[in-house]
Amino acid sequence: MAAERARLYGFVLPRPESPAPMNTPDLAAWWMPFTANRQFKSQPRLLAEARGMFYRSADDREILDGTAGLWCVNAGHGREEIADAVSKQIRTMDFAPAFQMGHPIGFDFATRLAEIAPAGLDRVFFTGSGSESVDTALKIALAYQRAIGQGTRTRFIGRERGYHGVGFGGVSVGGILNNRRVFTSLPGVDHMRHTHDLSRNRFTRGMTEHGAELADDLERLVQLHGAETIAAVIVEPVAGSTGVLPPPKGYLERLSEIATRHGILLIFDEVITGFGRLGTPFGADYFGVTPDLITTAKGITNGTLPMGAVFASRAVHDGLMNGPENLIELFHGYTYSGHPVACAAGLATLDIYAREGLLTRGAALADLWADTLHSLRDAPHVIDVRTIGLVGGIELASRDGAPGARAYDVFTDCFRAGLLIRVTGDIIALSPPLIIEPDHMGRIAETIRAALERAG
Ligand code: PXG
Ligand code: PLP
Repeated sequence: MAAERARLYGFVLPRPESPAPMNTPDLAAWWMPFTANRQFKSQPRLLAEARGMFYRSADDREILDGTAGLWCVNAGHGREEIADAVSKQIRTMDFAPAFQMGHPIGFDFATRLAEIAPAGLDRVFFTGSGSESVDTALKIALAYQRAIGQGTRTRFIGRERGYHGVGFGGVSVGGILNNRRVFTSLPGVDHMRHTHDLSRNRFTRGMTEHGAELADDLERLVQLHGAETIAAVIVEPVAGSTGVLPPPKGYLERLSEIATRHGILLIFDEVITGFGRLGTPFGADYFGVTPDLITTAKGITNGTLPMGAVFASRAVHDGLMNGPENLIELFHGYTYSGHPVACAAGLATLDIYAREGLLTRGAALADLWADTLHSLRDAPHVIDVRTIGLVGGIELASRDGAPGARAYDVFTDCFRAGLLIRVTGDIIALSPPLIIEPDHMGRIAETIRAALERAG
């Protein structure tokens, strides 16, 4: 088996020299995020090491990473260059305040990010995560509207089935019932309908054919609330967390046109679609639509350290650079905004992306990826397959009276068989590291097919 892996994938993970402490952990203290804690702790799945396309589980099995961790490890695991850069930066300067102070590596990183950003979005505000990026973008939108004399614009428009992280801003504009029902929402938020429609779009590659007219929901909300009350509209170019929902052809253009016509800022939440996931540096590049603000995180450091960034247009940035020069222009920022160690990780990540062409590699692989996943259309329980860039969604028919149960069984079965996938409801979401090779794709499809055949 190990020899076979070595032949196929060029390496085998080293064995731990002694049993890792995580082989016998105490699971009580860690209150785990987005986890059924009691169920998980009765049957834990523990990852202990990672290299390239693979994890190694605590019980010493190789697990192919079909999800790039949580959509973040775009250059694959265990990149030595990042480890070296982080270690060097901690030794050089571990932390420095960024409030009324600065450090060269923060400016270097922002400049490098601006160079790969969609044209015009070359002002970069650092955060610590995707959720913080979303909160930051929403606050920038409010501050900008007020700064240009549009202070009545305090409303945000999100979309059903949107995921924008877990801050109060993000859950308010997000469209996931369970993330919202227990928590109070920001006032003055409304939602457009989502674009997922299996009656019209099934087994699609790239954008879906039908549904561009759903962008007119923004026009309807303008008619309902008044444009002068709306600060910004936020969407994921491809909704990720709620099951890989590519936009209909023409939808994002139409949304952009309506937003612009009414003075509403357009925010693309590119926490997932940023950094090469679709085969272009950003989703804005893939779709040819330029928003006013872009939120990012995850792939910005290859997932190695927590970090996020908001990219702002010159117009938005410059709109806030007014008033007396000795006054702070935006009363917002995090202790860890522009953290020097995260910047070092990010710079090393960008070097890898550039050297290995990873921000566009997905474009060359997208057809094969689509062919491979669409080969599952005749597998048991499959009602839809959709692919775009190096993302894939496989939607299953739900078991009667037990939504989500079938996909959860497929998830645990795949994990036992050596493949990490994500499931949401009865949808399998795939987003492998962008270093994926054809053999890995084949193994992903085979493992999922076998699990579906066993799934019942
Ligand atoms: N916006 C989008 C579009 C996201 O996908 C966030 C904001 C929040 O980022 P942070 O870094 O605060 O988690 C995300 C995060 C999943 C999954 O399984 C997706 C995310 C996070 C965890 C799991 O689909 N996306
Ligand atoms: N809570 C307290 C008591 C703090 O002092 C701070 C920051 O100084 C925060 C929250 C915010 O933390 P962060 O800047 O890491 O978001």
